[in-house]
Amino acid sequence: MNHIVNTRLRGQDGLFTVRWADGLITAVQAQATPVPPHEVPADALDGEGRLLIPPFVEPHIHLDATLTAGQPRWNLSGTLFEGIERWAERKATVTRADTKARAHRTIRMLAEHGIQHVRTHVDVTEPGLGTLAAMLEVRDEARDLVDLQVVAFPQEGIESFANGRALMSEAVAMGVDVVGGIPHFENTREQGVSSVHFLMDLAERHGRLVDVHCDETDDPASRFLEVLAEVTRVHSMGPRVTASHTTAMGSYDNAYCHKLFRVLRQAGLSFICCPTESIHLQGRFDTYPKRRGLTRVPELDRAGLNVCFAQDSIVDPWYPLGNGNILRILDAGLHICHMLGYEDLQRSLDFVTTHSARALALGDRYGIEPGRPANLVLLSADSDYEVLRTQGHAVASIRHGEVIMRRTPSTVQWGPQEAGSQTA
Ligand code: 17E
Ligand code: FE2
Repeated sequence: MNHIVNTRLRGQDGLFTVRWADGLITAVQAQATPVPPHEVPADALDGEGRLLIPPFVEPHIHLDATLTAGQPRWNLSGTLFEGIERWAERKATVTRADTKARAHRTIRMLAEHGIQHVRTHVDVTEPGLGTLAAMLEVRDEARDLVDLQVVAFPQEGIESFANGRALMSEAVAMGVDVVGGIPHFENTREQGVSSVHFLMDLAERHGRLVDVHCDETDDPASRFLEVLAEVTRVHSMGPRVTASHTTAMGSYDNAYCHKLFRVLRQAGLSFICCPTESIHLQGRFDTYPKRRGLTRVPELDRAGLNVCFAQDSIVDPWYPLGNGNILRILDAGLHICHMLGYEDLQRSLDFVTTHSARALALGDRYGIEPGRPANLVLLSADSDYEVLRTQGHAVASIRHGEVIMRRTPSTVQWGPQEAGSQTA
C-alpha cells in the first residue's frame, strides 16, 4: 500500500489522493474526478469518499491504572478522593508484569479506534518506581501502534508524600517525557503553590513538557491554575505546558474568571477536559441544582486558547466504563459543554485531533502534509458533522505507511421487501 484515493480532507472540497513512500507522505493531490472502484490500483486503498484525518490523539489517560476497577474494592462514593484511596490499595499489589499487560491491552483498545498518539500519566508516588520502569518499557514495545508520552504523575502529592520531590527528580532521570503535578490534592494551599514552582523548575531545567492535574475539584477556592499560568508566562513556556481538568473553573465566579482569562491568554498554555470522567466524579457533594463539574471549554476555545478532550480512565477506580473510543468522549463533551451549535459541529474533530496534537507539542510529526509521517486514519463518514451524528468509527488506520487496523462498519439488513438495502 502506498496511496489512498477518493478520500476527503477536512475543510476542503472535492476528492483527494494521498501518496507516501518510506513511511512519509510524499503528495496530497486534488482529484478532478473520482477513481471508479474497478480502476483502483492494487497498491491503493479506496477511500470511497470518506474523511481522511491524521490519527486521533489520546492526550490524557492513566495506563497504569486501567482495567483495575473493583480490585480489591469498588469506588462506591464516586468521588475523586475515594478513587485515590481505592487505587492506593490496588497499587500495593501491582507488579511490573501486571502493569505491562494491562497497559498493552489498553493501547490495543486505543489503536483499534484510530488513536496513534497517547500521553499517559504514571503514578510516581511509589517507592522504587517499578511501575514507571515498566511503563517506560511499554513506551518502546508499543511503538508499532502508538507514540507514547509518559508523565511523572505524583498521585499522592509532591510536598505531602514522603520523598515526593526526590521521586519526581528520579522519574525525570529515568526518562519521562512530561512532568506532572496535583496541587489541589496537597495538604495545604502553600504546598500546592510550592509544588507548582518545584515541578515547573524541574521541567525547565531538564527540557521536559508539563501536564498538571490542576484544580480537579468543585471547590471554587482551588486556584492553582493562576499559579501555573503565571509561572508559564514568566518563563515563556506556553507551548510546552498543559493544565488538565481545571474543573474548579466550572465553579469560579465570572468576575474571577474574567481576570484569570487574561493571565491564561498571556501564558498561552493548553487545556485538557475529560468530560465523561468529570461529569462522573464532580458534583458529588451537591444535591440540586447539581454542578456539571467541567472546565469552561467553549469559553477557553473562544478566547483563543488550545483545548481538547480526553478519556482519562478505562475501567479503573475513578471511572468504571470506557472502551478506547475517543469519539464517544467527543460526543459526550460536546453535549455537556453546550457545543452542538452549527459552527462547533463543522469543526468538532479539532478537539480530538489537531488541538490534542498541539497540547502534546507534536509539531511537524502530525498532519497530512508532504514530509510528515504517513500516519492516517480513514473514518466511516465524510465530514465532522456526519462522523458525530452517525456515531462513526475509524475504519482504517495507517501508521508509517502500513495498514495497522481495518474495521468493517456494521450494516443493517432489512426484511424481505427491501432485502439488500444497507445503512451505514
Ligand atoms: N487520578 C486523579 O487524580 N484524577 C483522575 N481523574 C484520575 C486519576 C483518573
Ligand atoms: Fe487524570
